[in-house]
This record gives sequence, structure tokens and C-alpha cells, in this order.
Amino acid sequence: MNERIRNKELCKKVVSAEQAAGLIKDGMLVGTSGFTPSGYPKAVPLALAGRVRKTGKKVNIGLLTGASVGKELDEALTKAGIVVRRYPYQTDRAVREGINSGKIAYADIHLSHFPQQVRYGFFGKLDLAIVEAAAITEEGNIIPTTSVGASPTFVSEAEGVIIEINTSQPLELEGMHDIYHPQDPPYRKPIPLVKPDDRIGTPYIPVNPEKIKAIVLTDIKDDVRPFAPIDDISRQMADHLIDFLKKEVSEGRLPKNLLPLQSGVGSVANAVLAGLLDSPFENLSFYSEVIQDSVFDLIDNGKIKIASGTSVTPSPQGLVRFYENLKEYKKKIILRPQEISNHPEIIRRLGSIAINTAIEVDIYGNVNSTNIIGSKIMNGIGGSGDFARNAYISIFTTPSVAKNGNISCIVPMVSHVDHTEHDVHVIVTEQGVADLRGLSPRERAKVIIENCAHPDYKPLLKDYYQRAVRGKGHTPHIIGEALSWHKRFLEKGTMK
Ligand code: 0RQ
Repeated sequence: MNERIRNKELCKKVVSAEQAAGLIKDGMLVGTSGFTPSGYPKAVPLALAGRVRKTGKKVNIGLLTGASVGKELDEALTKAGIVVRRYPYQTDRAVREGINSGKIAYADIHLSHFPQQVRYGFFGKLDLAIVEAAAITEEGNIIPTTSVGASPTFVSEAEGVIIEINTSQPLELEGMHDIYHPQDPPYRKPIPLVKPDDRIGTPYIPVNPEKIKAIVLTDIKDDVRPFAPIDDISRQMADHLIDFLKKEVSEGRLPKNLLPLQSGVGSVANAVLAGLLDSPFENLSFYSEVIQDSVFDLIDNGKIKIASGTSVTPSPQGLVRFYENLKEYKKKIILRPQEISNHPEIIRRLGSIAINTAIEVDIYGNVNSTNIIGSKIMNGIGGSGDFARNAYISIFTTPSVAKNGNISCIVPMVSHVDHTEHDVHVIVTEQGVADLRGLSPRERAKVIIENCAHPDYKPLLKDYYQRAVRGKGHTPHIIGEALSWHKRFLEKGTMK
């Protein structure tokens, strides 16, 4: 244990998860580590949920995290009725139901904006930070685990800090992190990061040891999830995307080793990265949020120079592989606070190629990534907006249809807008690629319908556009009809 808690005074603060959970009171605002099901606290939230279930005594909290987290936190607390506010991103079924039924107040926030908004008190006073750590240094600083997320801000802002030392997380993670705290305006300086492999901060999260209220020991593993196997649709999208990148290189708009890549999570992202394995591209770099198994493949094959992110999000087998080869991966992976991994200044400077996923795209290039049929939240905008707005090339992928072909993902007007036409350069579906750069809205509509829509919906979309364009306008629409387009999906009974 001396290796894990290197400060003797702090060893005295070790308590049970139940005792630490006792510090969480009704009405508190709590910020936790975690970004994807990686590096989030587990023992304390489980103990809190257990206590509430046993005693029936109400505890309602506002829960802030880096992004989505694992079931021991989001699901356990939500099912125990504890979470009443939730920011800035989630992917949990129970939380989603709570949000859509109005029981949980949720605001879906750009992940790069979020830490600054916490520091400025947009969400109120932060009572507690609960942070998973691999170790605590002699000075009392925190060595994070498989993610960094918003932990540096939570630790600096919270009145009290609870640390979960997780012994399932190898000590060798130490040195993988680079923690940089930007100052707030008017004292902010340029962030001195000019290459994805630059290190500009400390390998630990600084903390005032006096704020540490409790330390809990646990060995509960990250609840990482298996990836869906790469299906034909994802493979086709990946092939189109890689062809597009090759064309950009041949036309001199991208260097041979591309520019730093960002890709979202999920099976399309995985398929795209898998496609890069067989591509001619070498010496690649990633400046992204999430590092998945496919990045390990690219590292093992010598294709990647550096992968910078804010979390490592492998499959269960990927996690074993990551731990077994940690020494090697540590040379190629850097984990940073989400404020830095997703910072517009850096994304713009690096000239990122951003690849994100849409739920639906309209014929003019506006993208909905969050709300099903305009009203039911799926996950949230996450980091997609940070990258899309600031990337050199902003690409969105989506299958052309959803729900077994009952819904077209290309529509006249998106039912909710996350990424406006101004932030969307290229659309990729399994049908093809629509390169929207330099095109007027009328030109975009033709290319999107022709190249990306499913053949079953193409005639409907063409008919809509041809009638809309007769009414003239820069972005021709038949408003009433555009707004009622989604009714066909509701009427089919596809969506409840
Ligand atoms: O529904 O779950 O009921 O089966 O939406 O769709 O095709 O499984 O795709 O899991 O990759 O998620 C955009 C949500 C895609 C995700 C989104 C239904 C579909 C299915 C999920 P079921 P798929 P994915 C990095 C960057 C925003 C955040 C982001 C996301 C479900 O990628 O949250 O990019 N992105 N972050 O059936 C009705 C349509 C539909 C539809 C799909 N047109 N109408 N339902 N679905 N299209 C990550 C971070 O920031 C941490």
C-alpha cells in the first residue's frame, strides 16, 4: 500500500466505501472522474446506492462527470433515485429514461467548455469531487487511471475530495498523463501545445491534501464493453472515407501521413480505424478524445506515431492487452484533461480531421447527433461539436437508413440541430460520399441526395427538393412539409 499511498499522513484517511459515501448529503453537487466507462469511481457510488436503498432515506444530487461513465456510477445512482441533475454527457439507458421522462434535468454541453463553466460556477458550488486514482504521490497529488476527463477542475473546485485508489489499475499508468490547467480570462495564455506528442503539464493532478476527506481502496474493474463486430455497412462507410482521404492526399490537400485524426466512439469509428491498418497511410497521429482497441492495432503495426486523448476505452479483451503491453503503449499514448484534448485552439492549430457520427443529416448538411425525432435524447453532443466546428475537415458518418430501413437518415430538415451546415464538410453513408466544401445549399442538396440517400428514399427526397426549389430561396424549403416529414416514421409505428 506504500506504493499506492506514498504520503504517510494521508494513509490515516483510509476509510470504508460506506463511510466515504456518508459524506454525500442530500442536495449536494458532486463531480466525479470518468470519461466513457474508464477511470470512474465505483465503490463509493455503489455504497451510496446501497445505503439509500436500505434506509429509504432520500439523497438527491447533481452529478457532474467528464462524459459517460460505467454502470456502478450512472446506473446504480439513477436506479436508486439519487441523480436529479446530470451534466455534460451520458450513454446510460436508465439515465436516458430519467432524462426523457423529465425526472433528471440534463444539459448537454460541449465537453471542452464544461470545466471552465464549472470553474465559473454555472452549476453552483461544487461540494465534492470523487476521483479514481492509481496512486497518491508523496506530495498528496493524484495519479489518475484510464481517463482524465474533468477531474483536474473538479479537484481544484470542490470543497472536499474523496479518492478511490483502484488496485485493478496498474501503477505503471503513472507517466501516461499530462495535466495542464489553463488559466481563466483575462489571464489566459496560449496553450503551448503545437504537436500531438507535446507534453505541457504534470503527470499528476495537483490537489491540496487538506481537501482530501476520505480515501477508499477498491479493486472493481472498469466496466468496459465489447464492441459490436464490424458489419458490412460500417465497412462500406470506412472504405468510402479512406478513399476520400486518399483523394485528398493525391490532390495535395493533405500530407501523406494525413493530419491529426479525431474519431468518435462506436462501430463505424472502429471500422474506419481498422481500415487505416490496410491503408497506405503511415506515421499517423491522433489528437482525439477516446482511444479504442483499433488504436492499439495501429500502434502494434507501427502505423501510429502518437495517440493523444482523454481516455482509453477498450473492449474487455482490449483492456487486458492494454495492461499487458502498458510499457510500450505508454510511449505512444498521452491522456490529457478534456479541456485540452478537445480544445478549439489546439484543434484549429493542428488542422484536425474530425470524424463524428450523425443520427440524421438534412439535404443542406445540418446534422442531428443527439435527439431522436427531435425530442428524445440518445446520448449528447459530447466532443463532436468541439471538433466539428474547429477541424480542418469535419466529416460526419451515418448509415443511410435506421430501424431496419424504416427511417431515412437523410431528411429534408433535421428534427434537431447539433452541427449546423457551416460545421459539416463531408457526409459519408454506405451509399457514398458527399463533399460539401464550396457548394451552395442547392448544390449540396443534389449531392447529398444523389450520393448518400438510400435508393428507397431517394425518389421521395428528390420530389421534395424539386417542389421546394420551385418556391425559390437560398435554402429552398416547404416548411410545413419539412416539419412533418418525420411523421411518416411515427405513423409506421417505428418509433414509440
Ligand atoms: O437505436 O439503440 O435503439 O438500437 O440510434 O445508433 O446506429 O447504433 O449508432 O451507437 O454509433 O450511435 C450519433 C447516437 C450514434 C452516437 C450516435 C438509432 C439506432 C440506435 C444508435 P437502438 P447506432 P451509434 C465522441 C464524440 C454524439 C456524440 C459524439 C453519439 C441508436 O455516435 O452519441 O459524437 N454521437 N461524441 O437505431 C431514429 C434515426 C436514427 C435512429 C440512428 N435517424 N432515427 N433512430 N438511430 N439513427 C464520444 C464522446 O464524446 C465521449
